[in-house]
Amino acid sequence: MKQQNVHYFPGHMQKALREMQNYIKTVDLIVEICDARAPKSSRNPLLDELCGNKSRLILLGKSDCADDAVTKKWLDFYKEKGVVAVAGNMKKDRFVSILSSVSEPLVAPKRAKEARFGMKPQPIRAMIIGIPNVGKSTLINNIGGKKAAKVGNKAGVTRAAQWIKLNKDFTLLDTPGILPMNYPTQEQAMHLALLGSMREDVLPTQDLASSLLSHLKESYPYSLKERFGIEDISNMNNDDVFLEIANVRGLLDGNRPSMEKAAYLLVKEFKDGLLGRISLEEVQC
Ligand SMILES: Nc1nc2c(ncn2[C@@H]2O[C@H](COP(=O)(O)OP(=O)(O)OP(=O)(O)O)[C@@H](O)[C@H]2O)c(=O)[nH]1
Ligand SMILES: [Mg+2]
Repeated sequence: MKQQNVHYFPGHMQKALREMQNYIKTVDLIVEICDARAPKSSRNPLLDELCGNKSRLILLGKSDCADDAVTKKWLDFYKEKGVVAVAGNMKKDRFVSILSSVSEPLVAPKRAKEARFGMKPQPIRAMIIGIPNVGKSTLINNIGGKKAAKVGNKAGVTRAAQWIKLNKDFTLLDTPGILPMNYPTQEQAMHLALLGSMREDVLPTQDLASSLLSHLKESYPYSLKERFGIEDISNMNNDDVFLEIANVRGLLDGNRPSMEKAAYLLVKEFKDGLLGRISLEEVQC
């Protein structure tokens, strides 16, 4: 695979980052969402820095697409570091109660202050942050029980920060996804593209598909059985796998099987979580 430096930081992210700096002072809690399939690459050091000492909860979203055993190790890792973290499926799990109970210790100082002034508990003002496409708007809709925020499986759906008053417990600030300004490794850029957090044309699909395939061969050799009928890919070369996918799905270039279309389809099915529960990153000690 060709080594290349990826620099992708659209102007609206720069603006969003500046806005966030102001909002941070006014919120009680920050909910940082990352993707459970790649909890390291999908956390942005820029946001980490920005949050400083503010109470923070890390949410490993799309856990229904990740390998359960790996996600559990990530949760243990955070617990050991004293970081409050939870994993879940923002489309299905009941985040109203999950968020209320998990955030309780984090908002204890706010509650204590209200009690001191004889005030009723006020809704928690939480800012939802993360890189693009991790499910920030989906979480807000989940908690509100309605389609308050726009959602879509591509990077950059939310373009501006928006307060959404949901219920008596929470007022949430939806924010646009912000990518890191640069990537320490090519692998991180690949992972972000595979999660759909980067625009599709930033990295060549063929490179993405090859990188994904190498990972599948090593860690999930049977993952293409259900969707494409390919039993075990551990000893196959990439071209043969693409050829097989093209044949099974009838993907043609003229009258020849199209490796390019097969590569695109493989990446798309991964992004959509159709290949089963696959994690891209293990905890490294
Ligand atoms: N399987 C699965 N899909 C999810 C989950 N959460 C969100 N999605 C899907 O992921 C895609 C992105 O969700 P959004 O809520 O728009 O993500 P976002 O973080 O607001 O994205 P931007 O506004 O672009 O930064 C949508 O297709 C959602 O349906 C989850 O927990 N599991
Ligand atoms: Mg959004």
